[in-house]
Amino acid sequence: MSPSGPLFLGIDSSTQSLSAVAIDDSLNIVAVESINFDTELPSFQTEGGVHRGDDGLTVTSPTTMWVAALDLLLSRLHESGFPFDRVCAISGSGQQHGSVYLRAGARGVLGKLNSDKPLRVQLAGLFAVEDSPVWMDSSTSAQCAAREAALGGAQATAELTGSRAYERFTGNQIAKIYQSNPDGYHATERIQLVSSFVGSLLAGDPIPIDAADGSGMNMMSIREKTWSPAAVECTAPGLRDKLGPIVASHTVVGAIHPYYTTRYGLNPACKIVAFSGDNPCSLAALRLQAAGDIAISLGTSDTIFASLAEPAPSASEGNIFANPVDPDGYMALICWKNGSLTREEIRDSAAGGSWDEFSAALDATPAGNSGQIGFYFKDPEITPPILQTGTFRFDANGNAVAEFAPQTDVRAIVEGQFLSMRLHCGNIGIRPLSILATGGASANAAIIRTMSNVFGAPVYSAEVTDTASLGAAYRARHGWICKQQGRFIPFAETMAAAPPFEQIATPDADAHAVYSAILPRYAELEKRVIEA
Ligand code: ADP
Ligand code: XUL
Repeated sequence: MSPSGPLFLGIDSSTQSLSAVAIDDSLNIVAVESINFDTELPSFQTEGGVHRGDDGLTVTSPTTMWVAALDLLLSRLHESGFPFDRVCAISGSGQQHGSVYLRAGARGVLGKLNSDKPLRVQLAGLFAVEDSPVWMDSSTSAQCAAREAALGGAQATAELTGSRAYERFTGNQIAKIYQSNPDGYHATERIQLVSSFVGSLLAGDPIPIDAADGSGMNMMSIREKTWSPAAVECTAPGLRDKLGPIVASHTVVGAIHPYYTTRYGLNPACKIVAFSGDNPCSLAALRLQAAGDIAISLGTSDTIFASLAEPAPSASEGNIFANPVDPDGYMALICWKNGSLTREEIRDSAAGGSWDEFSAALDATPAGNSGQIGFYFKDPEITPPILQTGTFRFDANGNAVAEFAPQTDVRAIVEGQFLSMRLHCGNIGIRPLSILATGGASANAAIIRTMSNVFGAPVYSAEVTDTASLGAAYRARHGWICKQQGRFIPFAETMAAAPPFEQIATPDADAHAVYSAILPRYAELEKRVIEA
């Protein structure tokens, strides 16, 4: 680490751990640290960071565990000699949708933190609800149905808030708390997201929710980036006053509380930049700032992150969030459950269990697979929502067939997955101009070539780890630069020193034309599969 110069800290409160990444002004990572909840805070008795209810649907985390983890994380960095006095700004990331319920008087307690005692001791009693519902909770189907009924249906809810009502989304969780624990609800002065809560601990004052993470609540108008009165009022009475304001994600929302300057040596001038959700922070880490930039992660599941200018929210495809680095922009998050594990199944049945053989089969078959199309649902699919599992194969005339030749099967699964991505991205307004590939299967050149040809876009490789905390550190620096200059500076300008991502595929125009011609047939067959 260089001996001087500003540093920026990103803190990620995820489901299983609290982590930090520090960067210098040249965007180099200079420190990383992480606290695992299960193993390093065993008194909270979590498994994977959570407690699961007997109903199989309720999932919560003890709010105080996050408080204890913050002291532990900072003391760990402090003991390692990390130069906290050089940190100019801190921002953070949190698992999306989780909520924290601060009791009346919380503001006074947070403002008077005493650096002689741990946070956990001083903040006992701060929470009107002790266990925070988190994103894994799926116990609010009744509240989701009520929300969609109140707002005019699933599509109307998506158009207003960016997503149809989802069980994990915070508004539906708040409605459940109001209904099942009215005393706790009425004792609450302020409701925060996991992200804004951790930022509030550092500022010693409840900081606002940012627009990107606020989009995961089913209560924010996705276009106005303000609370939607209708979506707030149908949740619980008296809620508006408990939510506080919404700010753009790059906003400086406070300064570090003296607790941290005395205890850990932070600089009193250190700014707190609004905290945001983990997916928005990952978008920042992957530097997807311009509309048309997308990232495709080929991991256990396949996920697409995209920056977009004009969203077309959909009740059946993905989520639209406010963009965390562009106050006028949006981002989309779409997930396919049938990703790598489903590709592995065809690798095993059609390519002798070898990725090399799988790649050779792809290379030996023509783009468009001579008109043959397959749908492979090893697991119930999220995009499009299909509960029925199974494999559905069609010949060039659209007739269902029981089998394909092994090489045809290999090409059909890969093309089918990317055609599905292109189709469903298009449905919510995503038109990729460049693709950043990440995840295990992005190492496969034949798969990446097919991706490039289906989308007609160049593909770049991104090997970025700890994307949520790194993105938070980038955002801390972005917010700090905007504050210093007294105006909004485009995120891309602040990232100019970052090394470019390496290009790994160039689209072939002829192959791309074949896929453009196939897409309507693919959409038609998908409809048939859903209706079957
Ligand atoms: P996650 O982070 O979601 O757990 P990863 O991004 O690490 O997953 O991806 C793991 C997957 O990568 C494995 O399930 C495997 O199918 C896939 N994978 C690894 N190498 C290859 C390859 N050469 N070709 C295709 N897929 C691969
Ligand atoms: C996104 C979601 C998860 C959480 C936890 O909608 O529920 O990705 O953010 O990572």
